[in-house]
Amino acid sequence: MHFLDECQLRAEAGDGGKGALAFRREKFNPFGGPSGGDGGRGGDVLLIGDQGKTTLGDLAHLNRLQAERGGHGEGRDCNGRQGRPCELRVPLGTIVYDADTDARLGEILTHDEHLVVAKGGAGGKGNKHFVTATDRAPRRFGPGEPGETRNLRLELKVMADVGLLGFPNVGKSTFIRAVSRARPKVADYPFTTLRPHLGVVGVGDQGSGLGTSFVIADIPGLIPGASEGVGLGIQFLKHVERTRVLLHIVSLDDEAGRDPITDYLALRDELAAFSPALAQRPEVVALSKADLPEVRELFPELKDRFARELNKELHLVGAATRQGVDALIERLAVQLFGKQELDEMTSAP
Ligand SMILES: Nc1nc2c(ncn2[C@@H]2O[C@H](COP(=O)(O)OP(=O)(O)OP(=O)(O)O)[C@@H](O)[C@H]2O)c(=O)[nH]1
Ligand SMILES: [Mg+2]
Repeated sequence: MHFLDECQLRAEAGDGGKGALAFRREKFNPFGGPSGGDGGRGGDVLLIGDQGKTTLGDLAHLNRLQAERGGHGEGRDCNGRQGRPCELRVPLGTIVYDADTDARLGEILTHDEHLVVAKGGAGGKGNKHFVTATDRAPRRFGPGEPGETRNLRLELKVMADVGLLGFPNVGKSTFIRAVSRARPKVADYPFTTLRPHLGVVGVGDQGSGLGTSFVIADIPGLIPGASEGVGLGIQFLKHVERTRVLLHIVSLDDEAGRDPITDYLALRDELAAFSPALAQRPEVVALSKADLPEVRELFPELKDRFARELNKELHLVGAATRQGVDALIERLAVQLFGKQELDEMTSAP
């Protein structure tokens, strides 16, 4: 896996507040029982996923994340306030490590996802909790626990490993919805997708911890002339510029007279006009909407033509019914990681 950027931060959660040592002193009850409130919990340090962020670069200057300590308990049974948490918003795909032990603390993959990286200390108990049969007026109280502190190393995975490409309406968003938790809108009109969406695709058995994953980017559809600004233009291609593999989706069920090979070549031209380097990227091509009978019927001939005319393997995929979805993911994963590495990553030693 390649990493784009990395930064180090120190996380200091808040200490718990002290419990209070206090007694009730009322006009008619000058030697009342203990009334010390508890200390408040210290604030946590947490990272929150933000789909609007794309780099760790703007976090580098922070170097310390400090949450508030809990308030001390007070007399009259008043508990201390909870310390305010310290929250840092990070781009999706941020992986968090303990910099001292190299332990992986977690990964932030979805918008608004929270990851606590340093826990606030518990507040100390007030003296009223220490009453016993023999000690009605305890002078003990809890001191409050220290908050966790940790040196963190954040790493951001390349923005996406696989970039989705295709004409409007070919089913790009439906595909990314079928293989990940990304939720771009799907509709029966061109240019439904207006901005890029990222999805994380699991490969292998995720439950057993043996699987791996890659990130796929859905972008708005492209049409001929996109490189001159037709349609939504091609500025979105910059989002797939850093990907390592392209998934080019073609479809059949569009207005009559459209030929997937012509479509395919037209987008290849736009791609080359945008970036010759991107046009060199390894590419997997798939025909979508396999659940439609006419698609299945025409697939063999089309596959043949792709092989003969373009020397390209054409895959068949039906996101709606999941037909061929796993095989296509596997194909992409092999392309990304290599067959042998993938086998090693997804099978028990
Ligand atoms: N029958 C069938 N319809 C599909 C399938 N995948 C997508 N569609 C339909 O095709 C239409 C377009 O799907 P989208 O996923 O929005 O296509 P898109 O490529 O993301 O389109 P843009 O965002 O406009 O570029 C919708 O009406 C989908 O329901 C499929 O596997 N089978
Ligand atoms: Mg779309």
